[in-house]
This record gives sequence, structure tokens and C-alpha cells, in this order.
Amino acid sequence: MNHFWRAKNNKFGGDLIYFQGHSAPGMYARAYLEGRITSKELDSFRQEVNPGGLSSYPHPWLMPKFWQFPTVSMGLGPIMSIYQARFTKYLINRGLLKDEGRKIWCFIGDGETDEPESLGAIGLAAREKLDNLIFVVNCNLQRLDGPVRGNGKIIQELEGIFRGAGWNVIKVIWGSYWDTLLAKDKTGLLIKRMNEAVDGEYQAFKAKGGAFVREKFFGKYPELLNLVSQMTDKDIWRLNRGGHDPHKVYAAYHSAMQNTGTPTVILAKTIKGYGMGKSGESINTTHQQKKLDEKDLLYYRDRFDVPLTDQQVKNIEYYKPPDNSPEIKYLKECRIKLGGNLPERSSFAKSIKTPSEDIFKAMKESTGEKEMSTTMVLVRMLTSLLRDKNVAPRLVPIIPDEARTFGMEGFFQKIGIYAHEGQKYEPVDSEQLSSYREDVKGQVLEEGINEAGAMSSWIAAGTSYTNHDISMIPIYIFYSMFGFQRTGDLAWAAGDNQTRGFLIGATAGRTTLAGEGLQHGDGHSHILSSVIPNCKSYDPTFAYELSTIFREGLRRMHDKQENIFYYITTMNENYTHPKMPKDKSVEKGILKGMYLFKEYNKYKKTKIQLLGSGAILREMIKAAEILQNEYHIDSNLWSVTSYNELRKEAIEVERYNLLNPDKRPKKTYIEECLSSTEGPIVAASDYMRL
Ligand SMILES: Cc1ncc(C[n+]2csc(CCOP(=O)(O)OP(=O)(O)O)c2C)c(N)n1
Ligand SMILES: [Mg+2]
Repeated sequence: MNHFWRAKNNKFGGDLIYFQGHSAPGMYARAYLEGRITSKELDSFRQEVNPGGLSSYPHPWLMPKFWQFPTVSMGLGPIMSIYQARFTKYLINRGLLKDEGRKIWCFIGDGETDEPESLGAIGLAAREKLDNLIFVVNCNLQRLDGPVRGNGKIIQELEGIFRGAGWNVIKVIWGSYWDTLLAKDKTGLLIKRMNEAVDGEYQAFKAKGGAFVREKFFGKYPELLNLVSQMTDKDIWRLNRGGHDPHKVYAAYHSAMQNTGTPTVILAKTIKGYGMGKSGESINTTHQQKKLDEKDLLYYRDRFDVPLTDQQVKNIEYYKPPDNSPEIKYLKECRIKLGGNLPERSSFAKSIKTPSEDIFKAMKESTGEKEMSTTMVLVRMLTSLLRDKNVAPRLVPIIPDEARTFGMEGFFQKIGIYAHEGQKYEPVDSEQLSSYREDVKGQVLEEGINEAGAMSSWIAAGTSYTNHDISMIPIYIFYSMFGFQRTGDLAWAAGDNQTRGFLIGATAGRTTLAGEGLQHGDGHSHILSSVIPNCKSYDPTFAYELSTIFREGLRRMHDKQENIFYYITTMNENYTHPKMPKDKSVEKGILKGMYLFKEYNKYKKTKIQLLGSGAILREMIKAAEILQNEYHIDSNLWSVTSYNELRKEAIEVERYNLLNPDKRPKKTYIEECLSSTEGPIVAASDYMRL
């Protein structure tokens, strides 16, 4: 905070810091000293009240002007930061962002490295030479329940993994007080002892005092006991760990900043609960220690020389030196030199003008005899969008090795696949029109079979409006079954992050992929997407529905800059698409979730309401015809583009009516559509019901 992390301002884009989630109190304390947070707000820590609450963990949704990245779901910070670093290079290589040498830092717990997401993408970081990326692993040797590797050595293990993957590894293990001992250790016995001791022992060494360390660590070899014979137990206790030695940490950060050509990881050895004393330093219950009693607080004060009286400690007062004190002046000066406050979230991105209706014209016409899947319609729509000069450069198609499945291989030639090294080979299909073209300026992010990586790219692109002040339009197209259920937590993080973009669950539904087997038949992704409040999900059937929804998505997210994102399913089945009905209510209905698609009025007796969506609407059309032709029953046929949107709106209206008994009750949109009709109502979709 004082020396390295540069803030965003009108001259510089700012470094991006992914703070370890539960280190949030540290950032609040610093912000308090800087005068960015009041003591009243500190009192509201973890209360999440509005206004003035401080969220327990970094959370851009709850504190939209402060936090940049939600990180507390372990493993997501690391993978999102890798793809953030990659996306930054993508923007630079495509000429959309200036190369200012900005860095992406990510702070991770050593226990957190057990999450597959933490280490799963480190190969990509090395392969793509992400020297703008610095990981700092806080190796306090403990996680929540106990040691990370009691019988082993997490630092050594991580060193091997990162070095093997091609990273620059910096270890910060021993603090300066060890330097004299190490200099005296001519035979290498001290280093041998250091290497022998496992993490379970190191943990105990920092929990049990100097005499214990003398006996159990140095005492193993008489020569080592001799080495420390001049030192008191207190001196031995003071032998510090690198991660708590500001000089060593500075040196490591400085070295990381200078490194080129590879990402860097700093493995810093620390003590869990540093400074908490007997109540929580280096013991197995440290993580759960939420309160300090008076004795512990007094110990803490003495240990760090905090100038508070006993009474002030007992009153649990905050300590803040006056504004003109050297400490506060120094803190603030450092931040001014580094360009401003941090963390801070802001956006100066310009909105992207919604493309004209013309671009979508073809989608509103009938396809005549021509059969087409909505997945194909989407690809065509994207192709026409590439003709819109505002939208085209901002589109970021993201595909996890399924471009050919969705008929998107044409994009390879047209806009190229992003590759930081360009293309060093002639592709095997170079004769073909849609040959596999990799390009340093390529636009498509072809992620390989890596849904978590693809989601992380999508989040990086969808938050570019704040992290890089340029709005991008990410469109991540995946097999719908491998979307929300595969990477649900990243979808949730996307919501917290205020990501703007499109998720397309292609080849969606249960019925349209018959033959691929159950593990491909998605009967629930709309249920999973429905639990994310700022995700709008749609299940359209016809080309004009899809294009209407898509255009509205562009308008709301990228023109009006609303913090929502869209999940749209597209299908695999080929069929003909009708012309968009002329009635004005159709467009509104498509966006609200349902509209009257067709009336069957021949017999003018009983009339039933048929509601169908996505893959099932066409079955409903058949049903209506059978009912009319074989049973002489009329029907209204409703196309439901989104059961989710209908439900959300209905819940909102119900709640409004409940809370406002004195006002005229509002009608839900479903009531507007159906209340004047007679039952029965038959509603069907390709998805499970709630
Ligand atoms: C996905 C996920 N699982 C579990 C948790 C709960 N949790 C929060 S912190 C923590 C232990 C963290 O240990 P470590 O990563 O070593 O960090 P340290 O506190 O030791 O620095 C756990 C299990 C979480 N936040 N996210
Ligand atoms: Mg730990």
C-alpha cells in the first residue's frame, strides 16, 4: 500500500489487486487511517446495513465504490486474476488498451491452493508469458481446521508446482534475524535442520515459545544448540519469518515488479494469527478466533506498541493518530505518490450505442422453407453484428472448444483466434475458407476444454468497463449442460462482480439433444440461472424472439450500462421460423416473458390456454392443432420466452401488494395476460419445474 500498488487516475489505468477475501478487515483499517472510512462505518463491519455497512469480504455489489473483486469463495480469486492478466494483454494486443506496465496481484491462502481452480490455470499463465501477474501465497502453514501439510512442506510443494509450470518463484521464508545464524552456519547443518522439520513442527515452534524452539529445533543437533548458546529464549523467539519482515517483503515485491517474460509467485512464510498471542497465534483454532478478551487485547497493544491507555483498550476504542501526525502524513503521501486510493472501484467507460434495428432485420423475417436452429440464428446474428462499427470491435466471442459444434468456425478466418504469439505454423486446413487462424490481434477467445477458464475470461471482459474503462461485449457460448452446473460459483461471482455480457447455453434442452445421452440433456440450467438475481434468463424458440432479446440485452447492458447479464438458451433442432407478428405488444411480451403467439378460434366454445417455451413451444403448436382438428377445442397459444422473468416479476408485484395494502393492488404481467381468459391453463417447458 505504501510502495507498490499504483491506483487508477486520469494518467494511469491502475494495478488490479485481488485481496485474500478474509483479509478485508486489514483494508478497512488502512482506509480508516486514510480517512476514507469513518469509525461509525467500522462499527458496522459485517453488518451489511445500507448505507454505511462494511461487507465482511470484498464485495463490489455491496460496496460498489470500494471493492473491485469478490474473492472469498476460495480458488476463484486466483483463476479470475490469471484470466484478468490474460485479458489485459488481449486488450493491449488488439490495440484497445495502452500498455502501461500495469500489474495484477493476487493474494492467496496456502490452504486455498488446494482448490483446483487456484492452480488449474497456472500453466496458461506461464504459456502466455503473463509477466503482468504476481501471486502472493500467504504460507502460514495453516488453514481452518489445522495444518495445510502437517507431515510435509507446503512451500516446497508449491515451489515445485509453480517452477515446473514455468513461473518465476520467489521464496520469502526467513526473516532478517536469521541472517547472522545462517552466515555462521558453515557446515550447512542449520539448513539441513530447516529442511528436515515438517510444517506441523514449524507450527508448534511459533505457538510454544523460545525455550521450546531451543529444545526441539536447535536441540536436535548439539552443534546447533551451541550456535544459539549466546541467545536468550526471547532472542530465539524473535527469530522471525520472512513474511513478517518488511525488508524481505519489500525486496520480494520489488524483484517481482522487475521480472519479465513469466508470471511470478511469492511464497511468503508467515504466522497465522500473528500478534494474537496465546489466544490465537499459530494454534489450530486461530481461524475461528473471532473475539479477543481484555487480556489478549492488552497483550496485543503491548506487542505492537499501540499508544492506548488500559482504559481505552477496555473501551475497545479505535486508535487513529491525528491527521498531522508523521504516520498519517506518511501514509497519505505514499498513496498520493502512487496515484490515489486503493482499493477503489470506478468506471469512466463510454456506453456502446445500440445497433440499429436494420442489423436484426433478417431475423424478423420468415425463413420460408429454410430450416435453421436457433444456435445457427445466433451465429448469423453475430456475423451481422460484425458489420456494426460500434459493436464489432467490442465483441469478445468466447468458446471452450465447441466452435464447430455450434457452426462458428467461420469466425476463425473472419476475426481470428487470439494468440499472443501469432501463428508460427501453417494450419493444416490453410486451403479452406474457415481455416484455423491464430493471430496476435485475434478477437475470439478459444479457451480449449476449460469452462472455468472461459467463465473467468467472460468475467474479465464483462467487467472491463470498470477495470479498464472500456466496455466490451463478451459472449460466451457453451454446451448448455456444461454451463451453470459446471461453473455455478463463477456465475455467482460474475453477479457479485457486476459483469455485463451474454451467456449462451447452446444446444440446450432435454429433447433437442436426444442421442447425446443424459449427461448432455440439460433439463435444469434455467433453474440454476434463476437463483442469480442480476441474471436475466430467456428460452426463446424463434429467430425474432432471440434477436429481440439480444438487442435489448445490448441496449440495457452496454448502452444504458445496467449491471445485469443475460443467459439465453439456443437449440440444436432445425426448423422453420415465422415472421415476427406485427402487433406492438409482441416485442414487449417477448421481453417480459410471454406473448400471444396464435389464437385458434374455430369452434368458439371451450378455450384453453397453452403456454410453451423453447424446445417445447413447437410441441405446443402441434398440440393446439390436434386439439382443434381432432377434438374441436379452441386455444390461445402463448410463447413463453422466459418463465424465470415472469416468476420474478410476479414475486415482485406480490411483494409490493403485500407491503402496500393501502394502495391499489398492481397486477402481475401473467395476470394481465391471462386473467380475462378462462382455464384450463397448460404450461410446459423443457426444464424441470420448481
Ligand atoms: C470455496 C470455499 N470453501 C471454504 C471456505 C471457508 N474458508 C474461509 S477461510 C478458510 C481457510 C483458509 O485457509 P488459507 O487459505 O490457508 O488462508 P489463511 O487464513 O490461512 O491465510 C476456509 C476453509 C471459503 N471461503 N470458500
Ligand atoms: Mg493458511
